[in-house]
Amino acid sequence: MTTQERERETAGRGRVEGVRTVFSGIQPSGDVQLGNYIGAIKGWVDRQEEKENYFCIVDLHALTVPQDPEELRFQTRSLAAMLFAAGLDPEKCTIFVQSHVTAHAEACWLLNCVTPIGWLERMTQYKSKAENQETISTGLLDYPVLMAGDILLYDAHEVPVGEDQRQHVELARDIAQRFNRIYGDTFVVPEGVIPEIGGRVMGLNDPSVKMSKSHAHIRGHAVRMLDDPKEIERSIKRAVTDNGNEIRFSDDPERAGVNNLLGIFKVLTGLDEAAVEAEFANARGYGDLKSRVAEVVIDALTPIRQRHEELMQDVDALDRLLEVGAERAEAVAGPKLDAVKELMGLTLTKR
Ligand code: AQP
Repeated sequence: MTTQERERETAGRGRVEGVRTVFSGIQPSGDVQLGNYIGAIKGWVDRQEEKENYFCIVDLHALTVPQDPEELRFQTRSLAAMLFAAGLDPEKCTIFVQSHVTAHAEACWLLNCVTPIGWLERMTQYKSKAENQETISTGLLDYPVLMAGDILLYDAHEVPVGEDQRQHVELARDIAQRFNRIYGDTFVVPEGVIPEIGGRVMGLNDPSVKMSKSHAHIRGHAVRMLDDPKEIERSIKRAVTDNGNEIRFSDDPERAGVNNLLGIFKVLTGLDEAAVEAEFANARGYGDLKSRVAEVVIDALTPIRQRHEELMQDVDALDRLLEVGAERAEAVAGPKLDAVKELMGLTLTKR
């Protein structure tokens, strides 16, 4: 094998032999809510050891729906502080802002040109987000291709996300396979890693819809990561349940509210289902359940909120961490993009 072939092989297969590469992203599109934490961030923190980790603040994705520029700037920093406050270690993880590494936008264009439009029109998130927009941007339709570029540039093996992003990771797999078929083996085909419980935390005011940043301003919908204990308690005490009194896991849609609260309790305590149900064997109705859930949520979020407040006091330090993250990301994404461009015929001389 020549040096160039070996380089290309390395560019296509992760950087440290035997170490799995993890990539995931989160949009600075509003107040981070408990579902983002339970479905994604907590898992990133818990499994950051022994993997090569890339966590990206996907500001280009946030632009797919209207954003106020000042608010977007603020939310981007605040989200960075949130990721560090939640426990991501900058020594173990590359944390960066998507628009700071231009390879992402370029990869999106290149992958657009191998992605049939019908694949995008089928995406359920596109359909549901498009419903709420007066004008639908091309970016909203293209969102999953940008996401595929994010993942494929790092040859990620694993993409830990909540259930709502499953379809997009599947699409990234389809795009990788199609590209590999056309141009030869180039991209690692990534796998979505979705938590069994907590992959879809539901709205407290309506347990038939997922908890969402963009609905977090609606009273009682979400627990926001920066809510103070009183606010958390209020939201959970107000959570919609049902007319029964049985505190058990269930997939009955009528009991989705109780199931949601039990799922939150399970993930945050680390207990198994039987142990969770045993905890509530002598409870006096849903009031007790709500009090205990509020307690564990407050215990989990208070140190994160306090650390976030400290980090936001030194934005220069925060910006420096993001600069280092972008440099490290660029060092991986840049050469990968170059290899892709060469394969597609965009470089005039071949290496
Ligand atoms: N309710 C949820 N339960 C479990 N996981 C969730 N995630 C989002 N909501 C829940 C996961 O959080 C990660 C980051 O999400 P995102 O910022 O990429 O955007 P999203 O999936 O569209 O999340 P939101 O909060 O609903 O944001 P908006 O309202 O801006 O669209 C992802 O891994 C996601 O699965």
